[in-house]
Amino acid sequence: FSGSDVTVLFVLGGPGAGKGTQCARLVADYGFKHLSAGDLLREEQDRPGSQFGALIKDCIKNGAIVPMEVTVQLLENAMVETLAQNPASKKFLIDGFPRKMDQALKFEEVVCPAQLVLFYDCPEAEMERRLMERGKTSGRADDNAESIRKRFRTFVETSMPVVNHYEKEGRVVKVDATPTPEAVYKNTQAKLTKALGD
Ligand code: UP5
Ligand code: MG
Repeated sequence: FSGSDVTVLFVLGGPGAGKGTQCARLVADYGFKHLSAGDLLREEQDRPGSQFGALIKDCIKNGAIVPMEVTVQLLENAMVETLAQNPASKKFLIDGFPRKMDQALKFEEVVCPAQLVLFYDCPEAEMERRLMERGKTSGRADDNAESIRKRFRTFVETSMPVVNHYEKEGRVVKVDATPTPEAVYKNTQAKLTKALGD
């Protein structure tokens, strides 16, 4: 597909900020197609015969970032597949990506530039509370105290520079992710409408 045919919004924020929760609502109301980089990596990890399974598993457990070639390829494949199934679905929410500068530059070079970046801002203590709570039932290998600490560290050291890069370019729409999901969503709608002008 051609990058000029599609619209991409990156959805960023720390671990547990509520990216997935907000994306689900945006999908329901605006017909976005939601692609979570983390979900795609977990699927690839579990795919029989995947040559990246062990690598992905190790990275996720340690809150480390999987080499960008793997993630960019999974995202591109998912976009191609989505468009093949439904050529009209041209608006993508890319959730939890890019989380390292090299990924950001690569994706925008080989796929397409993001129209804007939705950034969910949440204090660590609140994100930790959410993830520990979810960990009771999620079965996610990284919803435990040690992995969460590592994920936070990667977020601050490696992923915030990506947000700051887009902030300097004036492409970031920042939303306070601390209130209830409903309140966060109302704020998201208001700010998106303003930024996208529709
Ligand atoms: N919740 C949500 N909103 C709430 C609110 N407003 N108030 C109270 N509770 C709220 O929400 C998390 C939990 O909080 C849920 O229980 C929810 O009900 C509640 P969720 O919407 O799932 O938050 P999200 O930001 O999506 O959290 P997630 O855990 O998915 O974030 P991560 O960024 O850590 O996870 P992701 O799946 O994106 O990545 C996992 C790993 O994959 C990374 O650590 C990394 O190792 C790897 N990865 C890469 O290597 N490269 C990539 O490009 C992407 C991922
Ligand atoms: Mg998520």
